[in-house]
Amino acid sequence: MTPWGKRDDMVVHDHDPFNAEPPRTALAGHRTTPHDTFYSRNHGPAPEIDPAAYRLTVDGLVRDPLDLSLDQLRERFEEVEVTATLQCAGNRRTGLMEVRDIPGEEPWGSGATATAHWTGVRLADVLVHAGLHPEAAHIAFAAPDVSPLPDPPEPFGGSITTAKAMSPEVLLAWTMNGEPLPQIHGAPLRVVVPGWIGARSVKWLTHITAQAEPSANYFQATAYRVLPPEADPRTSGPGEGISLGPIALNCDILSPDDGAQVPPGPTRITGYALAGDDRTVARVDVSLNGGGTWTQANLDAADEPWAWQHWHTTLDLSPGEVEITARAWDSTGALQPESPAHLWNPKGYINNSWPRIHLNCH
Ligand SMILES: Nc1nc2c(c(=O)[nH]1)N[C@H]1C(S)=C(S)[C@@H](COP(=O)(O)O)O[C@H]1N2
Ligand SMILES: [Mo]
Repeated sequence: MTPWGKRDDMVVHDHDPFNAEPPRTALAGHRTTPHDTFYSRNHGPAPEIDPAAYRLTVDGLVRDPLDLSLDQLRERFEEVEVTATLQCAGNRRTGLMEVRDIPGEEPWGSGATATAHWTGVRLADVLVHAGLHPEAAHIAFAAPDVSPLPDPPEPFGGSITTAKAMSPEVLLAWTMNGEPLPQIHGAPLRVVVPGWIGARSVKWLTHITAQAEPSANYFQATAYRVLPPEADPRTSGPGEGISLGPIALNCDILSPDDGAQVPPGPTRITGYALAGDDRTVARVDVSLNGGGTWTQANLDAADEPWAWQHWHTTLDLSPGEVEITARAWDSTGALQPESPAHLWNPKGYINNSWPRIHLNCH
């Protein structure tokens, strides 16, 4: 049995820390992802926090530092709900590993992304209550889970810009799809930063600090950075490479499964697209000839601005080996890059190249 209440067909990359993703077809057709199917990404052991003893500290460049219980947080601030997709920066890393090996990183497939309804309070409301100083350009988050990855080991943390932190979609959340946040997803309180890489949605949040600089935490300063291809990630230090915040435009094919056998003829193809940050998905195209010609897919309604958009189309498949390729465009007219070879980076982040699946039609 898969631990943490996850489904039996979960692909478990590690048990401790727990890292697991569902098969791609499990994500197909669900606007929100059931808890048992939601991927989990952890850098250390999941802490068990007593909600009654829990405190959230808000300090740094603020007028009035805060020390809040969960009840105080709930009573003092308006409860809001946001439907948001989380996506790990390592999602689809296997596509980059096919280009060149990426030692020491999890081989995430297509399933390190998922969508939930989150309820909680706006981070902005808490920050206004604390009174930000004008020099507070970054909002840092800290959690108690100590990761053995940095040397010496360090608790998980990270930061977002104050501009993003003051946007109304950024939540301090205590429910996920209407249920209390499960322990593995950050109970009793996590940050949800819609449109930014999953790493900024810090779980088991205990500490918010307003500061002039980005967080010096390993997972902000050293990891989750796009290094130049020639860099050695084992020796790269703080500040090197491109720090990831807003997520890049991406899409994927969710059904049929890669490698599936299907009868020739009209076949329904489904997937999702996600534009990231404040961009929206404008169009998704699907090709049967590697991008020589394209058919426009049907996009579902875009009524949840921070959630993925599912798409579907029906293609007439000929007998034999078939390759299906997809690509998404966003509201700025930007298109996904074609090839993972151009995107390869030593830690294997942000593979947003055109997804491809192969079908055996007979
Ligand atoms: N405290 C803490 N928060 C964390 C992490 C972690 O290891 N520790 N992992 C981050 C990463 S990299 C991702 S992609 C998301 C995954 O959220 P999930 O496990 O709820 O799917 O949580 C983020 N928040
Ligand atoms: Mo992640």
